[in-house]
Amino acid sequence: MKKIMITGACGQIGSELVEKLRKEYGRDNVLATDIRKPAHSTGPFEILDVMDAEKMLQLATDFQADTLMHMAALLSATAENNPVFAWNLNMGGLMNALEVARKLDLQFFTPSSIGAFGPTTQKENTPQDTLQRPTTMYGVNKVAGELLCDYYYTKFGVDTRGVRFPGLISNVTPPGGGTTDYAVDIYYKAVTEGKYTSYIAEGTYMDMMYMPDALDAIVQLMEADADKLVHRNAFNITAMSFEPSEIEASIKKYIPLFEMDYDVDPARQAIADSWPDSLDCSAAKEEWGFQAKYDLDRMTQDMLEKLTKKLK
Ligand code: AKB
Repeated sequence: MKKIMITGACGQIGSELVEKLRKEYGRDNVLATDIRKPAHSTGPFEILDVMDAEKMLQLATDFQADTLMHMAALLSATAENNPVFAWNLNMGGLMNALEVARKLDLQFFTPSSIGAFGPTTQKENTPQDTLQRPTTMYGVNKVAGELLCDYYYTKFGVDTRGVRFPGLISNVTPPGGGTTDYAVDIYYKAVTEGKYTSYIAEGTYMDMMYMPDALDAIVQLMEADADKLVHRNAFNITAMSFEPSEIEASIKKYIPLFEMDYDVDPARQAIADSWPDSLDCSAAKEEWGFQAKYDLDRMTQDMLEKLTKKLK
């Protein structure tokens, strides 16, 4: 049976990943850690600042972890507002986590992002292996992180694995400080107010994915046969690519009176403009069978149903 330790367990991905892994592998086999306590705890939890390398090692040792999933990071818009802190936290935290994985011989997962690409990358059907010259601090961190994970595998044999996530949409824990967050906010506002003002301009395409597909992808990649992995880290994955008026149209199928207008935020728009429109995820499909289940309308239906129950 697996023994998995997770950093950033109260974040957008972490909070749902912990529950998913507890269902798959047993409540007591998943140790959640974060700098703050979760609102409701469903199993083992410890306070951990990922900058505290000693405590991270101690917790993983005491828990007898065989897997470390490092999810703690600052997202793109927040990182752009505080680049030095972002470098220290995103790179320092990752380095500490990789060192724990090396010392204890743990299987390792950390996410990269569509943010690892920049304005000179091919925008449509962005290849798995291509030019990566991001223009944001978050992107610089993600590229460095992808390389660091490859390095820990080739140099030390650590079983590092990872994906490049698109914008993730969920109805459990809201994201904080990302560029793609509009695609989550819009559903909350559709349910509570019937209208939304988008900070991303009409016509701006970005890759997106519903959280259940993202969680399935993590589990599937971690369980994949290592011999079949040509790439190990930073697999392109996506479920859909849309721009704001397409998500508006999808919501209108279920809430016909829903209204949307625009008040573009230049900072987040500049980040979105530097990212791909749509990723090619054929390497993930070929090497470990990645397949998303939710398209835009199916996701919209599920989001609106769940949020209506939760918020009304
Ligand atoms: C962000 O917008 O910063 C994240 C991401 C795409 O990595 N959601």
